[in-house]
Amino acid sequence: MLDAEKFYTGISQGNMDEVRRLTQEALDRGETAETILQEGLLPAMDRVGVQFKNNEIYIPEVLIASRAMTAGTGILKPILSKSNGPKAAKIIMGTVKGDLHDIGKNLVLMLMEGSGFDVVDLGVDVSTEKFIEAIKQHQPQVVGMSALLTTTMQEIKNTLDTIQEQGLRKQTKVIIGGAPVTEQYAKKIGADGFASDAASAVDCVKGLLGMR
Ligand code: B1M
Repeated sequence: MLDAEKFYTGISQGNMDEVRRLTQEALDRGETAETILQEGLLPAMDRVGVQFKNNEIYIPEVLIASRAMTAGTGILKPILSKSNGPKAAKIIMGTVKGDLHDIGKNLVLMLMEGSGFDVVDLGVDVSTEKFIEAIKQHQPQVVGMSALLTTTMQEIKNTLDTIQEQGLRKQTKVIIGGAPVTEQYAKKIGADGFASDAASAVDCVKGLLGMR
């Protein structure tokens, strides 16, 4: 059994060493990386998010909490992204312009990598120009865009429209996600796929590429 409260305490206090220790200890006890993520790390970050929303804590606290969260996911990364099979297809992904949130995007990429995809991480605050340049350079089968702010969601549409205008949609499917993004929005702007979490993102990409 995972002690979710301990994960919460470690993350909310920004205690990277403690979160690393709890994560490693859970793995050593035989918990799976997925369980540690779903029952330990993610609920803790959700609680931090609620406090942030309620103005009980502020950006510096959220920042140290996200660093502690990343310390935990860093231990899980080699497991979540381990794949023995041949690389399935190339996917490039970034957080859109003006948006610095990357924890969710990084989780999506870890699971994509673990499912055998060849992944290219474009990072955060990725402009339309950078997405276009990367599509031309890497020739991916899938482009992923993440946005965590209602104010940056529009950047998904701007980039999608430019990909379309430049005739790059024929070779590339586009999947979008992030907390404020919905399936309805994806349909409205003409994205090929939407996913609400990292595991669904992998399923969605497999579906788009006819792999399941
Ligand atoms: Co920010 N922030 N933040 N923040 N932050 C939110 C998003 C917010 C909801 C908090 C709140 O008010 N409750 C709010 C947005 C409100 C809105 O627009 N509706 C908010 C705000 C307002 C801001 C600032 C504007 C605050 C300010 O400056 N006044 C500022 C903006 C900075 C910027 O980006 N320009 C800001 C800053 C920050 C920090 C830097 C302090 C930090 C980010 C650190 C980092 O990422 N390295 C931060 C954090 C940590 C959060 C919360 C607390 C947690 C986000 C997170 O990592 N969640 C967040 C509150 C919340 O979401 N509960 C909040 C965990 C992560 C695993 O989930 O990212 O949703 P998520 O990813 C999921 C799915 O969405 C999906 O799969 C992932 C895994 O399951 N998914 C995809 C994500 N991308 C996908 C792509 C796909 C498919 C699925 O395909 C391509």
